[in-house]
Amino acid sequence: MGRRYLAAKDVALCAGKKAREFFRDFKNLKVDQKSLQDPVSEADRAVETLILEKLKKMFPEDSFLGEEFGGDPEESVWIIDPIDGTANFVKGIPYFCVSICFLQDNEAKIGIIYDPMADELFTAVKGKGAFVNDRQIQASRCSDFSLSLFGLGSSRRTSSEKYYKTVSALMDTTCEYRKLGAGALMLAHTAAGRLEGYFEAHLNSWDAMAGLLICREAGAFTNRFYTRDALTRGNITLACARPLKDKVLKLLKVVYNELA
Ligand code: LIP
Repeated sequence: MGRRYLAAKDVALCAGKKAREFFRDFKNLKVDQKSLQDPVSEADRAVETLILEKLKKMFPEDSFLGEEFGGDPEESVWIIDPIDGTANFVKGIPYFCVSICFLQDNEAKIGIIYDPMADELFTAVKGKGAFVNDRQIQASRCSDFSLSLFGLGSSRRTSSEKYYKTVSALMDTTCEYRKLGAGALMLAHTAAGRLEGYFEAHLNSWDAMAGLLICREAGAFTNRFYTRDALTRGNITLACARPLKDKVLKLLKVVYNELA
């Protein structure tokens, strides 16, 4: 696992550098709409190509699943989001990241999230803790909603009405929230204790799985995201400070009773 971990860190840094180069000229990016409010740019494709080329060369025995080029996930699979926060990226908003997860024996073993604008590399190996730029991080231990800041995400893949109910229910607890448009990066900030949690009714595996592993290794509670089905279809996503877990689950299950 050590060799894959070190390689994934280096690849994420290279990918982030390439993303940053494209970002500097975002106004001239070729951008397509995959679906409503779901853009993809030449930068996403170029960065995923770079990641795939490097990892396939080093680990030809592994399989791959990427947001832009898909894949055929097998027992050992790299799950790749080249630019999480594409909607920010194509507008020139500097809040996005590269997300790489390595899954083996149906468990996330390596999670890497790199924010190239802040030059912050969030990393975790299962059972070995979570780090940012090689400094260990801990999730928030806050138990007071009035002192809490929660990350939220939403998309046209899920019910807007349920999202509004979620915002209202969170605000009623006296918690404040942020919706910043990059679920993987908000999960990384949850792991670093900067947010008391992150919730989104649906994230794809490439958005969520690296960040959820980093959150778990930082001591946060995370929901049961992973199933083989979730690998290709995504799932509901929650990470939060453990002292808030029961209250957050109770609040969210009123709107999303499938959350576990
Ligand atoms: C995005 C996520 C965001 C979600 C968007 C999209 P992308 O990932 O980071 O949280 O709300 O629908 O999935 O498409 O920028 O990689």
